[in-house]
Amino acid sequence: MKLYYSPAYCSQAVHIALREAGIAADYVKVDTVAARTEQGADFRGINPRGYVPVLELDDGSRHTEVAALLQYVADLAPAKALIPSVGSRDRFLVQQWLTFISSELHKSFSPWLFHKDTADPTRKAVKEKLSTRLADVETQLAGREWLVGDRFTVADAYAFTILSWAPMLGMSLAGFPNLSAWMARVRARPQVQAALRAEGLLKD
Ligand SMILES: N[C@@H](CCC(=O)N[C@@H](CS)C(=O)NCC(=O)O)C(=O)O
Repeated sequence: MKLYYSPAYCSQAVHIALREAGIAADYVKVDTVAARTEQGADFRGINPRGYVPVLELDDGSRHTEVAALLQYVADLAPAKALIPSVGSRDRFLVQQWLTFISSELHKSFSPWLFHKDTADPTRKAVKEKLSTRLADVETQLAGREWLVGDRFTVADAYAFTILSWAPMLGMSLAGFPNLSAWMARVRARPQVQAALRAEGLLKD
């Protein structure tokens, strides 16, 4: 299996999931702006949509969309319980979270807050909308260690990856104590540390 990724991009969620699942993979770094892999291959030839993550299976097929990739990876390692079993209520909850993270968080942050030409009023409106979403996550995390059930799932991996962008974009999480404590809990996991280190995001 091969993951095409860019450091700190949404591909990090799949990177974390692969490591948490104990699945060995090759990691290919991509410069999405230049549309080149680190080895100089034309990334548009790999994903005509131009974005990461791309998960290449051993049969050579290539697949995209974080929420789908996370479910696929989690299902490959049932013993790790990164996603509850098919048909369970908790599975339904994880799917709700993945959809919420994808549509309400991921695609508000990216590309609008990363794009240097986004007009200030748009930037302000996006941040205000995101703040209401963060407040919602804060409420949902009250008294909980993880987003669903009593263990880490791929929903935590995805939300952690996306919400790590907030401070970079001038949105402090300090006013969200449950969220901040949960972020620290996810960050402290050995496989999350390994993924961050491999992406060059930890200095030690
Ligand atoms: N719909 C895709 C979006 C993936 C996406 O937004 N990737 C971003 C990084 S977080 C990217 O590679 N952007 C570069 C580009 O679109 O050119 C998914 O959910 O996986």
